Amino acid sequence: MAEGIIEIKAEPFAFPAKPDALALIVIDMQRDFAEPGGFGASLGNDVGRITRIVPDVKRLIQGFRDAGLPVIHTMECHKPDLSDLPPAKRDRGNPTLRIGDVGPMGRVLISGEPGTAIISELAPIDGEVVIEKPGKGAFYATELGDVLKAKGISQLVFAGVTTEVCVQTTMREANDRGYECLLAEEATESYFPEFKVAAIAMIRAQGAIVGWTAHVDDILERIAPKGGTDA
Ligand code: TIU
Repeated sequence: MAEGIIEIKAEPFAFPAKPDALALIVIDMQRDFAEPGGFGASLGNDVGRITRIVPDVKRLIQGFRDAGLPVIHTMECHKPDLSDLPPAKRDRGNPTLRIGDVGPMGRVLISGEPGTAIISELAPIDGEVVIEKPGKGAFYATELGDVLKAKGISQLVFAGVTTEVCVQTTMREANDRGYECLLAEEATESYFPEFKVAAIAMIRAQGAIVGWTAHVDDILERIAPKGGTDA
């Protein structure tokens, strides 16, 4: 094993983590995707599936914080004047509430509205970067690439929702930009169980064509600070 590399048990083979270059990206764990009355529910989805992963996302975030590794959060949202919302996105489908409409948690997917916020259990802490993104991918029309470059990050662990939409889109964007990507299986979810299974399979197929996948416990075990507690 090359010096400085820690191998994380993963599929389709061990992920060669470089602790100096590793960050966690938590994608769109927002009330609008996880609570009744938000965007996810307006599309006809069972949002209860999303809240079930909160404990696993929380302990993954805590593990990165404890290891002193960066945690970056994203939020899918738009400017109040909708200038960054293409009509093709606003008009798509037949939701009960469209992006920008006023719902029970304020204007749907609009920056600063209550429903757009990250759910309180997973709230960013001081010093953590929060990227507001108008697209499904977190690199499109955001400062994410510059933030990662400034921090010297070249490897990304992914959590968040939904697996086959914003998570997979961002992993594909990251892969094309030269990042090594690892998806934390229990810390991501879809409204469609079969889509989560399929997304995981297609990400790691063909020798990790988009990235690796791993269990939260296996990631935490390898990034944990060594030898802290015995007196
Ligand atoms: N964050 C994210 O995945 N946005 C979506 O709209 N996902 C759906 O699955 N609808």
